Amino acid sequence: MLTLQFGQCGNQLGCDLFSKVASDLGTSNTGVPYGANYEYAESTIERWFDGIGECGRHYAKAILVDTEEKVVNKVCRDATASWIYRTSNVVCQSGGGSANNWAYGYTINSRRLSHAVLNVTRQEIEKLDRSQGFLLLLSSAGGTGSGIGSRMVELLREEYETQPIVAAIVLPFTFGEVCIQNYNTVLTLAKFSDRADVSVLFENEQTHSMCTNLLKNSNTTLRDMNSIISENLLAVFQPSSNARCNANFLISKIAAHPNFRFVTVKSTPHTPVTSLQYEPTQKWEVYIRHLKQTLRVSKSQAELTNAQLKAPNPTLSKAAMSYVYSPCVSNVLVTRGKSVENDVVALEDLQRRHLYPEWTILNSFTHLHQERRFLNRDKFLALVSNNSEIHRPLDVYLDKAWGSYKCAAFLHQYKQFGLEDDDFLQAFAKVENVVQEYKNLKSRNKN
Ligand SMILES: Nc1nc2c(ncn2[C@@H]2O[C@H](COP(=O)(O)OP(=O)(O)OP(=O)(O)O)[C@@H](O)[C@H]2O)c(=O)[nH]1
Ligand SMILES: [Mg+2]
Repeated sequence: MLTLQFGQCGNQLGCDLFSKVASDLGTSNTGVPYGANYEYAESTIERWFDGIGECGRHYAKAILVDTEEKVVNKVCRDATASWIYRTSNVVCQSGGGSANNWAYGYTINSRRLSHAVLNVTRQEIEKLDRSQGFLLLLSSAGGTGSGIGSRMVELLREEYETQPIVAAIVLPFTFGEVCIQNYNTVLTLAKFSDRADVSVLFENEQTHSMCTNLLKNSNTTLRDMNSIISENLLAVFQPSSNARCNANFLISKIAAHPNFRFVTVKSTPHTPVTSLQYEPTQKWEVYIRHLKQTLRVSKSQAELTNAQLKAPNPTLSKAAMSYVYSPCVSNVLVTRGKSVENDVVALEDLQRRHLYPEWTILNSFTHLHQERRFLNRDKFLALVSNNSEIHRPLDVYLDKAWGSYKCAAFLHQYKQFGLEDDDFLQAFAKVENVVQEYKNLKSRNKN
């Protein structure tokens, strides 16, 4: 996959992602025979890297885009001993950033940079025997990632009609950051909703809580959060034993319906570094039940149970499981690690028809497995879920943005860069539509 990293968040996240790929490749205890590991390493290298530089380091298959040099310079320096970025793939005309303004990124800065980004993209694609599509990384709250990212997803879709486009979009904290982030988020989600084949959403608030609650990290930094996000992405995108599994395959399984193109990734186990050696590895069924719990919603709908912030609990009896689950359009479960006779990967919990609406086709659930240990863990699981709960964060940004729009707050900042009321209204309508579609999902009756 050709990764395009936009703005501060996209570039920092991308750097962490490639570092994780390198450390996954470097794992010494792979848990599989030499041949199987060789195959895994080959597909990994084909997926993420593109040739080897003079120094023997792999070149990341990535394009770096920003409007200020600080971050791209830093991530280029941060590459590890085994990989580097190609300096010719850095598209950065320093212009002091996009001032957290989607319109400035989308109109002014993308006019300056999009031509260069498309050129570098073409060069990269021409080098490949077969393209596996695009992975776009960005935050929705700033100006560059959200604005240039939105313009680029339009241009890429025009130029590469049939290539899969996957986006990983980082959603901002809902408080304490700049207030125009809500406009930026709505404008971004609207563009990605029909241009990208699937957008994986990561909420900074949720990721931050995972760092503090699960990893017991009281001084959580963006780097720590990126580590969780990139583990989630890699758990999904690293090779599985299904040789047909590429971005196209995943999209066909998780986002086949054009009205439902937003997904989240839940993963387990997450253990504080200090207790890694004491933490026993649980049976697959414990982890799978835990992942199913992340789909739980409280009956009153007033609060979410948020099982993702808890550790898997092996003593939880099956009888205690009569909860309401968020209706799912589709789920893909990726399991990584050894499955043995008395500890098989049992899928019934996630296959139950009551999780899925009446109209969904039979195989709304897909399982992918890989025996090789992932990032030095005995077991790691990721659940990619296309489910109704996605409407909640989207609704929050939509509500806040609409609240500001009604009183015309900050609109002049967007209008001075060419945005019109019509652009806002179209974006509101699109995201509102997505929210309604997800809200209206109904699980089939249990009986
Ligand atoms: N998870 C995560 N979030 C980040 C990171 N860097 C910034 N953010 C979030 O991204 C949003 C700000 O967007 P940036 O990516 O900094 O903005 P930008 O795309 O560089 O755009 P401008 O700086 O306005 O030109 C805020 O919500 C930050 O919390 C990061 O490395 N990881
Ligand atoms: Mg920036």
